[in-house]
Amino acid sequence: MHMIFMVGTAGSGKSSLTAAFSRFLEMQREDVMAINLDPGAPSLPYSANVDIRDYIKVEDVMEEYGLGPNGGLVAATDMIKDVIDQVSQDIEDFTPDICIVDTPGQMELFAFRNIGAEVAEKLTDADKGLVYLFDAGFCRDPLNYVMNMFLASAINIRFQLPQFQVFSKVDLLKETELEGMMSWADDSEVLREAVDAKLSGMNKEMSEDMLEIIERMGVEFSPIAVSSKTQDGFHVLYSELQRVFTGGEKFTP
Ligand SMILES: Nc1nc2c(ncn2[C@@H]2O[C@H](COP(=O)(O)OP(=O)(O)OP(=O)(O)O)[C@@H](O)[C@H]2O)c(=O)[nH]1
Ligand SMILES: [Mg+2]
Repeated sequence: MHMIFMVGTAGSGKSSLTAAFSRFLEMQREDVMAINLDPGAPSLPYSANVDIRDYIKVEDVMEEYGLGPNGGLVAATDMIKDVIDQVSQDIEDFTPDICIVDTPGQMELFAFRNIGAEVAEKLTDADKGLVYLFDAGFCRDPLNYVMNMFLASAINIRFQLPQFQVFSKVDLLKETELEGMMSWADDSEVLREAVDAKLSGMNKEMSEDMLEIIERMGVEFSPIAVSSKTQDGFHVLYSELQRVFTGGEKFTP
């Protein structure tokens, strides 16, 4: 069994990609399952085969512990660790070949607290990987782009899993904008020039410093441009997953 976590900043398109990419995998005749690990999701664009909200709901946690929405979300996310064994059992009952896992909206609650690494370790003994979503609309600005590279690198170090970077929502970009972002990914000199040309003051200094740290972290960036609206890039993402996990074979033989 393989398990792919969708991770990215709030609103970056994790749930939409979980929905669209798992449908796409179904069309490729893969035995795929969509899992929701976001206890705060009010609604989902897919029907989750396994849903953390069957065990933990933010509204219940808020009421029980007298917390506000943010405190409730922090507590609810941390509580995932108490039900990891049950959720693992639910997943194993389905015996899928590949699971697409939607993660909590606020990435920092999941990825930068212990819960993310704990889930990645203990949620079944599947081979795991992670898709990091760069919200393409938001990352047109070199400052946001660099910040996302920084977050993607931090996650790579934290999770120690094969990681695939995607630009999400690329249907929102003009062709020239996408080409620009792709050239930043291909050549760090081009990105440095964009930082130099488009940013000023503290933002520029901070971006330059972050780029140095990112380089030292040594994470590979070969982003795949995808759209959950048009399925652009899905074949490329699928091939990359196959290349890394199955030596180019289908997940479901
Ligand atoms: N045009 C376009 N919009 C998208 C795409 N993917 C997601 N969106 C929109 O972006 C918004 C956020 O998408 P979600 O899939 O809910 O993102 P998320 O990361 O799960 O968000 P949270 O869980 O709330 O943090 C929604 O309005 C989606 O319709 C895409 O590929 N193209
Ligand atoms: Mg979501």
